[in-house]
Amino acid sequence: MLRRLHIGILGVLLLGGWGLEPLHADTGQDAWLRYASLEAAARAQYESLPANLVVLEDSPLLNSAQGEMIRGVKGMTGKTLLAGKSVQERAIVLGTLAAIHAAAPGLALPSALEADGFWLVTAQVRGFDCLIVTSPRERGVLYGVFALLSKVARGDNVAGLNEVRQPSAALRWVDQWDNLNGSIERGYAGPSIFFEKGSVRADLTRAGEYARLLASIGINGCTINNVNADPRILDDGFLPQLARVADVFRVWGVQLAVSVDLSSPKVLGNLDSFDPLDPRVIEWWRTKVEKIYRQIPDFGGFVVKADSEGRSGPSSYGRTPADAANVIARALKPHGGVLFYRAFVYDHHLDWRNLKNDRARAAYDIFHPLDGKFDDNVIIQIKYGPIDFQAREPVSPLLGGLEKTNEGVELQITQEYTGQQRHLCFLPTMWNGILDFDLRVNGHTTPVKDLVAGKVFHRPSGALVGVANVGMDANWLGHPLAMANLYGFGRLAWNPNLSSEMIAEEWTGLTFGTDRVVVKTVTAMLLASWRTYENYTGPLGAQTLTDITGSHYGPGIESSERNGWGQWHRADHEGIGMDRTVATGTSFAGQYPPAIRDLYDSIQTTPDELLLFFQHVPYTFRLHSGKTVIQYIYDSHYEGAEQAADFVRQWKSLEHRVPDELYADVLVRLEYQAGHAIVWRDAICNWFLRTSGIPDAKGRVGNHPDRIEAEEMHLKGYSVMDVTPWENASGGKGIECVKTSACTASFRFERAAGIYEMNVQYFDQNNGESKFRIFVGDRHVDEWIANDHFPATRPGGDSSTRRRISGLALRPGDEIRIEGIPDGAEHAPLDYVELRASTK
Ligand code: GCW
Repeated sequence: MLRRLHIGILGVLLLGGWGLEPLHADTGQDAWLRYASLEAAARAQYESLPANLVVLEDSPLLNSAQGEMIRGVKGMTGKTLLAGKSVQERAIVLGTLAAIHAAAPGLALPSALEADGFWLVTAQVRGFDCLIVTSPRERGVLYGVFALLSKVARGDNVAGLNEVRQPSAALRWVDQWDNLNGSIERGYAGPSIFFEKGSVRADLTRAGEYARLLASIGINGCTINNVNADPRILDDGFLPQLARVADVFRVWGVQLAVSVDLSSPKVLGNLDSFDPLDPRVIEWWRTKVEKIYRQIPDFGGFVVKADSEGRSGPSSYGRTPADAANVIARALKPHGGVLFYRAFVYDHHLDWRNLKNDRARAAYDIFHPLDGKFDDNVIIQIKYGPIDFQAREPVSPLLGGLEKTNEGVELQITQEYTGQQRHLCFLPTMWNGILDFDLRVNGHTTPVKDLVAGKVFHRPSGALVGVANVGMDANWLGHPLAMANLYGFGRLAWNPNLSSEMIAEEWTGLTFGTDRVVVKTVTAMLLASWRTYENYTGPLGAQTLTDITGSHYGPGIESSERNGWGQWHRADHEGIGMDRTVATGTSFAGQYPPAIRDLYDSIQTTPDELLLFFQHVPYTFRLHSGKTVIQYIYDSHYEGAEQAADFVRQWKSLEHRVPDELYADVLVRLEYQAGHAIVWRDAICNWFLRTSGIPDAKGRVGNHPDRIEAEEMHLKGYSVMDVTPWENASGGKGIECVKTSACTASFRFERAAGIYEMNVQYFDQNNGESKFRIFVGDRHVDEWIANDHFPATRPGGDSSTRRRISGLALRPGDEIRIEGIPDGAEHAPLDYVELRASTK
């Protein structure tokens, strides 16, 4: 309490130092659209903004644009714009090109502006100096308004503007993997904002707010249900519910789309078949689509996942993905709808004993031969890598394998394999690498960003799709800093030439304000975070060494092996990596255009960061850096854990510079991440040490002088348990309190007297809320309840977490005692205690 008060006073003093903006409670709901009041200096430069707002046409979209403009300017400058319909004096003028032309016939309009693009320009209208926001379409006007407000929020100069902005790809969509029961597959931020108990939510306020956020970054379509689609989404009775979602989307220019199950004609339509070429099936899709458009005239289209991970598909009838896609696409065509057909099609019952088998080959093997067979309103939606959203994969060769077919790239905003929004992992850094990657198709410069925009082969459509999975949590994605990924996706979908640095800076400025220290610190953290995550999880392109068959969260090194899922790294006692070369491996490398094939085919030229994706090498193999593979594994994991700890230090420097609650929320997460990075580090290092038999040249792996293993403590009631897999607990063991209502584990402190930091490593499952109490002698020093929500029902790498007790005064001979009170199926499980002399 005293400490709190002290911080409070200090906070007020500090506040005075850098501006008067109150550090109000911020739930994160407004994300990057806070429109927080500008500091006096910044505000001064917008004094000259016109006081009038003229919206030349009347429509729901332009009403949104108008409302947003007023809201933004009011929030940031305190002024309320006066709205009008015609220019009578200086004004901000919003309207389509046609309306602007009518109002200012003398103004030369940019000729090349298309669809969603917009023009921000200072020009005269009826003799008055105006700031014009215009576009061929109303939606573009709205985008222009958001762009203008973003400039003001970040303190950019808006005098004398003349800026044309054009999106790179026409289709910039997000997919939500929401189920009709309200849960979200791979969602980490609460239940669905769209569905509840089998229906569309009665209250769609959040869905509308989401659409506004999406519009602000130029996203123009949203698929609201899981690609593992429930056929009921197309039930006639469900369509009016979908129409309600479309209504809240429409005013923000976001088109509604849904994922559909290919067997719908049979399951829902009572046909005895869903063979795409059966005339009754064709007719079923036609009439269904017609019914949808009758209720939702601006419906966007469908997404299809078929013949994948147990989903039904055209293969049941010996038909191809093109047969299936075209039938549905033809139903959509007259209404202007599109069909996204996912290339994530593979056999998950592969024989792992056959070294020639390779899941990475699947998308190209299946879709490349069909190039040219898809209708023009079909887009093949291709995950960025050949496997599945791993922290590091090469670019999918299929992105360079379609010349006569529309394609889009699928990125994952939700951090399924990158820390599930408990870890900080800023993905635009990775996405830059993917979008910029030059596939050298036909020997030309063909970066992925141009291929997916349809520019290389002059396709009618191109797309960037991001799997978002926001939920009902006030701040949308759980981790407050995770919203940088949604923001970054939208910005890159619009302009893939933006650097992750620019995006990080923009987002931080919009979210936290213009305090240079905050922008600099958060930007640096964001930019380091993906590499950091990769460092303490999976090395050298071996993929994330996570629990592949389960949570996709904590370490699970062998979970990928000896099963049919095909995410093999093939590590054994001699070496590691998948041989995907043409000469001796699976030939996956041969799917790339020659220049890239040659790069990955040779062990000499494969970049270190992807070495183990393409080559099987002994642990003693030397990387280009000169390090052996095994030493790299050790070093990168230690570095990664150290970097994660550093995030905590960096964030702490922002206390009182960001709102208190947000500060505290992020701090807790970063501290957890730093602890979990150690769990990852140790699991991987210990596993490779045991498997390879090669020690760490720096002597760190397996040596933890500060640790006291729980199983070596003096136990009362507690019993020793084996943790599986063994590498997910220190020493492979922990202790649990099974038979009684309370247990203790104690040990004697025998080191020098001083102030120590004690970390208690325990397991927090989601099937109980155990209680822990810590005593030093008779002194009660801490207690807590293990009530976090990790994806785990038993002790292991997913549930392993730590409690830090700082400033602990200890003397030799002190007895340190941990009391565990089990609850439900969680038996107050403990792994170890670590004691470190405090540096202060
Ligand atoms: O990565 C896997 C996920 C599945 C997902 C699938 C897909 C929706 O683990 O949860 O299913 O990819 O992309 O279809």
